[in-house]
Amino acid sequence: MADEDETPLLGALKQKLIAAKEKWAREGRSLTGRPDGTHQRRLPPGQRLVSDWPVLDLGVVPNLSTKDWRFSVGGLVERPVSWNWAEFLAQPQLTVHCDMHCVTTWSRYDNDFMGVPALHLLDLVQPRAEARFLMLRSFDGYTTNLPLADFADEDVLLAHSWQGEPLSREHGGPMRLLLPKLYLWKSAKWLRHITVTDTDSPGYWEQRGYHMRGDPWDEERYS
Ligand SMILES: Nc1nc2c(c(=O)[nH]1)N[C@H]1C(S)=C(S)[C@@H](COP(=O)(O)O)O[C@H]1N2
Ligand SMILES: [Mo]
Repeated sequence: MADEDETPLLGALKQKLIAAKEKWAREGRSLTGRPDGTHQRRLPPGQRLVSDWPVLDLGVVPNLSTKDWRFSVGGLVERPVSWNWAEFLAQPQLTVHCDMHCVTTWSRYDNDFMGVPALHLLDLVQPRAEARFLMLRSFDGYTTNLPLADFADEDVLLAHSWQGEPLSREHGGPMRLLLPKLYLWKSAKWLRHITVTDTDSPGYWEQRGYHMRGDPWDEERYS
């Protein structure tokens, strides 16, 4: 899980992937210049449909047993929460049927995710009046930032299942965020902690040229 466990080859491959993605951000790779803010078409601009579900990560796939798993929310909230697995599963559950869109240009239609609604979580923690943004932190060290307004929507889940089965490890099991209206890099896998803030700071890919918001319909790929 930690960086020092990496073989030199894995480390080199990872650096290569990061360098490639940084280059795409500099070059504006995959931008069509034809945003589709009114959602006329189902496929966002510059995307292509796939039927499999590709795996994208930093080369680190945490092996989390639900026994050791913890999730917490802090920062600008009235009531911070910290859940173990049983407490998480005891929350209200919702199924969301959605398409997902990755900035590397694949989109996958008709996914059924199940999990705890973000709106329920917000109801519990009660963000303070000055709260505007979230920073998500994952068990692999990944971070990503989000506007609170995008998180606070009916189709946003702390997801533990996909197509009726527990989320696989590769796809973020036991729990990941699902935020289908933004590019999938915002949907942190192996989610560990959410900090509610009043200022927007860039996460892992945002520090490397990716957009602070990431709306696929407006082609918000890069900053
Ligand atoms: N913790 C964590 N979450 C992550 C990532 C990651 O490396 N670590 N990669 C992001 C990126 S770039 C994408 S495109 C999606 C990919 O999700 P998938 O592998 O389930 O397709 O996860 C996002 N969430
Ligand atoms: Mo991605």
